[in-house]
Amino acid sequence: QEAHAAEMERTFIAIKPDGVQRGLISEILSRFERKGFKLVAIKIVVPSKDFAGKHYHDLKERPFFSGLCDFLSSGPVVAMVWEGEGVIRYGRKLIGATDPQKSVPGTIRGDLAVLVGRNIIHGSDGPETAKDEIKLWFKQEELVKYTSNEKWIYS
Ligand code: FUP
Repeated sequence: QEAHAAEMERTFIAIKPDGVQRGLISEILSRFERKGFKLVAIKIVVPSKDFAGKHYHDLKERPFFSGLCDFLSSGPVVAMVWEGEGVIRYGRKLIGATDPQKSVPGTIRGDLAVLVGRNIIHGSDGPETAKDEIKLWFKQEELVKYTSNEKWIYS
């Protein structure tokens, strides 16, 4: 019955090349960390365009797909898995709307980005995509199991 005991929800979060180049890694990490979510995997990688296409396969038919894949593969990306109760939905809340012009202040995109094509961060939009994206970006053994301060976060 303890929320943290069994399978805790996980989401895939990535700081895109613009967020990395602008020096926003620690700012973004701290927002998830202070909330009480737990970092279970992290790495910095430059994805290939082909890999970016796999990540954004849902958007293959959109006119901006190729440019989007060029952009994601244009530099280092910080790929992460965050864990916590409701982390998929709430992570999206922390991130804000896709278009930073429509993201409310207080959200990552609202506070730190201006254009949809440079919106600095990605977060899985549901349980199925979270599972798929974690599997695409990480090997099982890269996900770390450890105890942190969850007894002060969950009742
Ligand atoms: P999100 O889940 O908020 O990242 O949004 P989407 O999956 O709809 O879009 C993925 C990425 O495509 C966005 F982060 C930026 C890019 N995009 C555009 O460049 N133009 C658009 O009109 C919509 C999305």
